[in-house]
Amino acid sequence: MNDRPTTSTAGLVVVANRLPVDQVRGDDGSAFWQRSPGGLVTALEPVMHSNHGAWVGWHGAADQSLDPFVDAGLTLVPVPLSTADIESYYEGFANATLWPLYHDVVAPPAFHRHWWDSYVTVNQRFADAAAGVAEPGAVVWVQDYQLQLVPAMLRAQRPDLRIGFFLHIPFPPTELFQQLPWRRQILEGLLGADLIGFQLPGAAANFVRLVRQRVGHKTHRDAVYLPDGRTVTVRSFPISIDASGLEELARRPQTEARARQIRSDLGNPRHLLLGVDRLDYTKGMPQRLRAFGELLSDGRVDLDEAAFVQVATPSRERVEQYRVLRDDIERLVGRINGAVGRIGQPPITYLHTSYSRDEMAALYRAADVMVVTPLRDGMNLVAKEYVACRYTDDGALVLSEFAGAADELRQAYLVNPYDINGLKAALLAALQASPRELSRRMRAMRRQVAEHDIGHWASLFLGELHKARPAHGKTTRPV
Ligand code: GDG
Repeated sequence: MNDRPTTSTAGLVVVANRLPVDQVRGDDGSAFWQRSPGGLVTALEPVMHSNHGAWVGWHGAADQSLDPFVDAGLTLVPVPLSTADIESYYEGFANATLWPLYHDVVAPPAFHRHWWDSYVTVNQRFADAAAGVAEPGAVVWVQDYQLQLVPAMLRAQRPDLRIGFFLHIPFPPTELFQQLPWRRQILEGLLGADLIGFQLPGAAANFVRLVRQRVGHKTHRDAVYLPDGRTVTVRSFPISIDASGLEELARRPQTEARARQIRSDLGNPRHLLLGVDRLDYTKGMPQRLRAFGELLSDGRVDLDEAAFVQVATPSRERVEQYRVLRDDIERLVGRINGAVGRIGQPPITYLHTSYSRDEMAALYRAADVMVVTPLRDGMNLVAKEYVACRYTDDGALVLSEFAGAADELRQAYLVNPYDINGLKAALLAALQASPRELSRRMRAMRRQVAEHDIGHWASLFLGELHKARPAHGKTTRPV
């Protein structure tokens, strides 16, 4: 991929913590940019191209400033982060304060004033970069919890812009959000947007209630009325995946051959169970492994018939809570394998690594039961990816009620991951279901995912953003 400097402005600007590219080194030592395969960039690519799109985000290397450049037709605007910024803005405030707080406090959030100061400074840097690249009247779409102050910072400089914000993770109940010492600043930061999107209606309602209680603005259903005459629309837009692209990959003969190979490497078990997650304490990995281990030790599942593959993709490895979690999981896997395994037959194959998209599709094709048990999750794309790959209308999805995806995938085997007996019962039901029952459930889920893919999500959001603020006009408060 080629890069060349650019100075042009853009009609659609996406602002996210990370750019959708990684810098990699070729065999000859030369550096080049490689597109990181994300649903968001795939979905936005057509509309970015037709609107002179630009993407503002960190390029992934600390202490390095880069000029904007064009990669495969997309203008990329790198935002520099120093080692200290990464420690306090990213690993600190974003991932050790906001992430646990927004996920129902499943781990204790840490509050440090210097992390907050860094969050403000870095958000301002992102806002400045976006303000610099957006053409007059442009649409700017800010992504996720790392950048919640950007909408207001951007509006202060560029009142001509239409600003949208989407939160990929849950938005907590008011009782938990109140713990945050900087709660009011966050709410006011978000209210700089014309449209604020959440994964679920409940999160949007939490936000509107907080704004009424904490900031004192008038609200009515999905609208917040600001004293300056602006109206902010707050709604849910459940995110999804590139379902047809993934299904196409799943259908390739190479993918099917690899799936057969995976099963054969595992000794062709009758039931292959699979978990795929970033190694994160919100994902409920210990709960599912414990449930599976107990089914084996109770004798309700036979070791000769079942194998569990858990892919745990390395994540946030410099954050203390993630190091502790990794040790805990590895100890648990070792204990279960030691207690119920046999020579050449460990019940759990644990893989702490990341895989290509091709390998992921093969794993989804190989698995009979996909086990997705987060304690809290904004959406969970893995659940939808599994469904998209099951074009043969088979396979079972065991899914936590606390994943956003449970709102749409009602035909999954829904579980409360805190209830280990309930989890065991759901795993057993999935393992013992008739092909007819599995096909009935899978067909309904596949229809849902095919009709509500990532393209649908992006066009709903952008369509609503155009309605929320007519070009160059102020929305007025209804009488
Ligand atoms: C956040 C929210 C929300 C994982 N390992 C590998 C790999 N992956 C891919 C999966 C999936 C994605 O990463 C993970 O998405 P999830 O939705 O499951 O979870 P988070 O990373 O926590 O995402 C979540 C999401 O944002 C979108 O709004 O759904 O609730 O927490 O696509 O396939 N991909 C490859 N190799 C791996 O090893 N190629």
